[in-house]
Amino acid sequence: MQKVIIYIGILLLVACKGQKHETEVVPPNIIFIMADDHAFQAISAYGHQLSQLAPTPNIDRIASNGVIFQNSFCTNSICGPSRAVILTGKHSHINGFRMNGERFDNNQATLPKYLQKLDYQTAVIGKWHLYGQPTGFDHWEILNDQGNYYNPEFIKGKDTTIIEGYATDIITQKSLDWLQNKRDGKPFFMMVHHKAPHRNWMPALRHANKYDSVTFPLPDTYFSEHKGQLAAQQQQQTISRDMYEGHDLKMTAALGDPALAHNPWTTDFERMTPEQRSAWDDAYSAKNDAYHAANLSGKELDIWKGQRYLQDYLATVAAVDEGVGQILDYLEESGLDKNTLVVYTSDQGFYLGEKGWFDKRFMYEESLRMPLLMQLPGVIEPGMSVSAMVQNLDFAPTFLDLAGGSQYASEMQGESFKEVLEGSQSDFKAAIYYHYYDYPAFHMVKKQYGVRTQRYKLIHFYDDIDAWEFYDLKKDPNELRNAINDPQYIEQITLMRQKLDSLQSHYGVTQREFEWAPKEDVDKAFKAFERLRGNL
Ligand code: SGN
Ligand code: CA
Repeated sequence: MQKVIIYIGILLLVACKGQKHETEVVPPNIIFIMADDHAFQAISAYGHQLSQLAPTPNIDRIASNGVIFQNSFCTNSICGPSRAVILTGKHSHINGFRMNGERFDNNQATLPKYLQKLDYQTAVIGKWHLYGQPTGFDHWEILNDQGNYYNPEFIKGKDTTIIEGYATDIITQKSLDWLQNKRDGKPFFMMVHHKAPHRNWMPALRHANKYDSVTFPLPDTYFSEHKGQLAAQQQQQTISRDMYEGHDLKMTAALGDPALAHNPWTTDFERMTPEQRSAWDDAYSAKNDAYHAANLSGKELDIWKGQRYLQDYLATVAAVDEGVGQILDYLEESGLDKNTLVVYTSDQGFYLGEKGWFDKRFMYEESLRMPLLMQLPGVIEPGMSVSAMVQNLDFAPTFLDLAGGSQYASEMQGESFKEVLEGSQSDFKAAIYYHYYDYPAFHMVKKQYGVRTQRYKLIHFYDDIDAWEFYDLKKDPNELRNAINDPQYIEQITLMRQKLDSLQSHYGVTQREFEWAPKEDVDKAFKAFERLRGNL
């Protein structure tokens, strides 16, 4: 009798285990929402002073339902390259897309292709920016090139169509439509790629006055002189100097007249319908007239420009946040949320006035760091905050691991951080590798590569300069004091150089990656940008 009871017990145990196993292997759906140039400083879950005045309650929901990463970094802080890294799980020099304007080799193995092998239905909606048509997606509708905020062109198959409306809302609607009407019941992977809050930061009409009465705190480093930072001294992404007054800051040329000041790319405004344009002018005329009446100059004007930039940037974020809310609401109403990994991130970080800048590209913190929030009930404990260092390079291996396809990640250079998500691992990478190549190009940020650990950062700027920088992030979180020649750090700097060497050999970095731009190209680029600024 006892034997029989034991036998039944074992049978029950095996049956329970089998059941548990079954629930574990149901592959989760994956919704990957990526904004373009969304700084972590502008997501209230990150607690930055700025975002408290322009909260993002819906994006924050993902953090409360799941995890927020404090140290998520890109490998190359620029749009196309970051997207190529996310798709391939390989560094730029391996996947071949080192800078914007290159062509992504669509024949290579990518995350969506592997997910298709795992019987996922795949879709991408919104910004693509890898040139050529997406492969590995059962459904795709992409913005033409960078895309426009108003009445953007969408490419679908062989057709390019202008869709009337506001890009963020259209992308949200198309994503919801796919979720609600176009799925076939398989597990799915959907990439929702917003254009916002990319330059030239045009808010939706309903948000055009949202932050008019808010004074945002400008960073302490807004008037930085970049002492000991040669590459920083030579960039062209300073708000007060390099933004185009009409196109970027929506300033008018004269009091009482809606005609824009310097606007070298007219298409962003000319494409608006007369109704949109007149609502726009109504929204901006009073604040532009107030600016003219104030007759500002010098530092006061620089501060005014910083304010206008932040007001517009954060107003474009508002529509993204609403869209995230609609997607989360639908998931909850339909019950899909229970087995859907929702990811929110941006293709890189962005400057919101730190060091006086906009844009990205540098290996300094604001552009290196990507916001990263994820929810997946049953796997990710709600309310987790993780300080382990992860990279966009690791996204594909992690998603494949969660989908039960870790074998496909063996060729990738990233690693799965599934155990970090499950809370069973608190450390991940001891050091991360970075390499930016896009010079000469917009904003004239020098080529650079480097290594970052939890505490230190070493960067080498090269091409037409040869400058090393070292930062102790604990003592100098704003990276204002280049300590490369500080004797107290000799040992640390040596260690960081060794780490850099070993990461470069680990990732197969070769001489080819350090090609210099011919001097004529640099001179030509300088002239082109001067002309665009209206200085030539
Ligand atoms: C455009 C922007 C630049 C920006 C690049 C790259 N100018 O050229 O400011 O750095 O894109 O951005 S714009 O006024 O035409 O928008 S990225 O996100 O695509 O990498
Ligand atoms: Ca971008």
